Amino acid sequence: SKNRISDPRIEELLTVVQSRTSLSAHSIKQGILEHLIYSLGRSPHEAPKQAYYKALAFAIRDRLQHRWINTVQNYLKGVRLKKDVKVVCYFSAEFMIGPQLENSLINLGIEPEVRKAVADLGKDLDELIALEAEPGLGNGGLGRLAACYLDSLATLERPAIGYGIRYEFGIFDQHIRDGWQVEMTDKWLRGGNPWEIAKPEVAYYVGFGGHSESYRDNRGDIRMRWIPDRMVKGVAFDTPVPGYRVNTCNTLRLWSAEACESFDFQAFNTGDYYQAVEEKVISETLTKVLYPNDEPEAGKKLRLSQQYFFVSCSLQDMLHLLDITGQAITEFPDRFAAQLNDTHPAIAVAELMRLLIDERLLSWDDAWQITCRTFSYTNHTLMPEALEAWSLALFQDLLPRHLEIIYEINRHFLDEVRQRYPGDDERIAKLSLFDETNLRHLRMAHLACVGSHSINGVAELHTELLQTSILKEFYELWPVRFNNKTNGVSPRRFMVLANPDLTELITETIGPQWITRTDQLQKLEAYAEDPNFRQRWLAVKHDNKVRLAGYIQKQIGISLDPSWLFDIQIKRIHEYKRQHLNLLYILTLYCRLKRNPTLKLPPQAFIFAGKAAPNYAMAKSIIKFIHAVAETINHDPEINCLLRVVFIPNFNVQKSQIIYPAADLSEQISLAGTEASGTGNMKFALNGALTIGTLDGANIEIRERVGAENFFDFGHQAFEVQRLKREGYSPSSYIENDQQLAEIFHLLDTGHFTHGDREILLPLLDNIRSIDPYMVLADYADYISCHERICSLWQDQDKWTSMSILNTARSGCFSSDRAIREYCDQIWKVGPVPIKLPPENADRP
Ligand code: B1H
Repeated sequence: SKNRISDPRIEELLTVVQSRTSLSAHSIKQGILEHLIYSLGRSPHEAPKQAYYKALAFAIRDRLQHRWINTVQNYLKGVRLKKDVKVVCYFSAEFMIGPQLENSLINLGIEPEVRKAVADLGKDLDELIALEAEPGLGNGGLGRLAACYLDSLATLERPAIGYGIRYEFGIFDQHIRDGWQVEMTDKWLRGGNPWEIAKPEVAYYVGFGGHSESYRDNRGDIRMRWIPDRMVKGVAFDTPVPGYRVNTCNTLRLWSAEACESFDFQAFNTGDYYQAVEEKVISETLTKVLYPNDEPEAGKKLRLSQQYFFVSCSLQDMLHLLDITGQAITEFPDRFAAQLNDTHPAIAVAELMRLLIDERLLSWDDAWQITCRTFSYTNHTLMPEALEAWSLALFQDLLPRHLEIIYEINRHFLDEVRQRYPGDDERIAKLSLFDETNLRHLRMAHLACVGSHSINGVAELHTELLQTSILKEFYELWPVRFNNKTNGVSPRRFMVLANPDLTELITETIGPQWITRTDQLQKLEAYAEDPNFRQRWLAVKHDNKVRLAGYIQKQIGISLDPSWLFDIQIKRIHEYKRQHLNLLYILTLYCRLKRNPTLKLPPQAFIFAGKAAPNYAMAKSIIKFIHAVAETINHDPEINCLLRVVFIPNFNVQKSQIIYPAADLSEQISLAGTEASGTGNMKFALNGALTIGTLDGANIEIRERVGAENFFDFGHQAFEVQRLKREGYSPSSYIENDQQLAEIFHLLDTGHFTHGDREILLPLLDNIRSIDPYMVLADYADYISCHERICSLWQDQDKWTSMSILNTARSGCFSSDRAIREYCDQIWKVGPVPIKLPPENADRP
């Protein structure tokens, strides 16, 4: 750095650079204008708003760039000097990062300066922010969790790379036609993406298909190698991940598939130009589209190809980073900790083995040691149908060499098991990487367990159930590998960004440290009974409800009174999440009001949002069911003065930021034992909503933290659900024994909510009556009486507000910072690496 400062040529450059690093309003305004002209070729007089958004995004990205470059340089330097720098590599098929502009402003702390700069140009910052197309590169909680974890890693100054797929089409856009979900492609890259930087030279080749063969190496030993019959090139697209008020700026590296020139060339040589073009098209379909299921779809070859593609690129990239820093291959697990976000990247275990054995020529034992020390695995679901398993025929066809390696892993593994449990064939069959019953399948969760030194669930109950059900035999074999890491959410995005008024009130009351030290929210407890504070808290909630009501009025045309109780369920639509249980409560109120129009009832607005997997008929019927009930209730003057029902189409991160802060009541009503954790539950609680919830996933821990008296739990517990199932659950008996339920089902059967159509909801209704796989009817009565308690509490607004304050005050541990600290300390062993900037670039407002 001495050199740099004394070099006049670099000095001169630095002043140029400074015009792009300064955080003053004047410099940012200059930056916007320069980008309008030089990057976008627009006259500032005529440029459309979209161009202003983009120019602003570029100007902000400029102000991240030196932090980003410095961060990466710093890590490389640390690794080179063997300063024990270790990098977290978060492998995930999904990263639901949401809009980037406002998040960058908040983390840099320059929103006021930028607002001024934009206003000086005659534009409104909020309007420009709203123009950003959201990268919807995920389905739901799992993908959003990955994004929150990147945010916390950067904020905690931990070296980290998120590795994933740059889907050209993210999660589909949901439209509603006649109450039904219609899917439209999400062309999020249409207007270009100012946040990513393509790095065409950071590219790796990934093989598919073909066969493996043996050969003699130059020492005369027999080795194996893979001769793929297709190759695809993976190109890196990097997005900056700035931490909150620190200089650390980590990288989200997403791989995009391209045809590989050398292979086109073969086809050219044989004169088959069209074949070559076709190859190109096939290659590029690899990263075209995100699979829109919240659980895997059986046997889709393209899906396995996507998984292998991004994992192979990422591992090759890590090996490359090791090489360029002059490290020995044996250092790999000391330089990188790779987390498998569910089993989607579990093929990484076999791929790292292949790279180490076939390409780096390591011995099996050395390679296996490196592999197990590198990986750790997070499980996100207990649902048996959501456990990934690939048919051997398909797998063999796509990854023949990997299958050989996996057979070998299994042979070593089962030898170890046989030594521990001689003659216990049943146990061996249960542990094997291969499911030998009927069609033979490879169990990806088993591969992930065997190849990892840590296996974790995402909430206490979930981890416990993992250990006693789907991974029981693994737990018995390796109890010390198992641990719990309860999920967390980013307080920057879901409080500071989503709820600025609450942020201001909290900061004014207890200071700003809570934003990175959420345990300090506890200081709010002292104000829970303070009438003045309570008043202000209530006023913030009211304003947030006004904002949401305004949005709903504008987008859907339904008016809501912000003084009503806002009761909200937003999440993927799934039978296990039981949106239809919520509907049964609404229908119960409807029947009661019809019977007795003068019934005393607090006015309530029920708000739903969420997408259904396009091939999940029951979930799509639930959306139709919500709309049918909404239409009937909202148009009935006898009812709509007390009840209204709204479905907000196309739920995404952007919308969630308007919705969470406006909730009075959070619906977390999955059947106990089915929701691994939930993270929306945490976002609601942090924003001061009270929860009505089952004792499922992280609900249990939220209830423990906020206090049972500030949480509304109901329903059967997980062990009771198991017992009910064992003893034979009969849904129809609940209808026979409950007049109210019988009345509701009768109304539904006569088409009362569907313009007389008796068919449209029949499959859903029959499924509940005959099977009710998620025991909606078993929990119905308790759910209703729980809501009754909530209604009477709502009358006491002071009490409600105190409880709301306590929910926020005591939910600090659901910050993703807490979760990431635990992962770093207990699994990854990755410490902070603070990033210092050269003084001339260290501008901060
Ligand atoms: C969760 C998934 C998931 N669990 C397969 N499993 C997917 C599985 O495209 N696929 O194939 C996509 C997603 N997602 C969720 O993870 C859990 O249901 C939530 O309870 C949990 O909070 C979240 C984060 O841990």
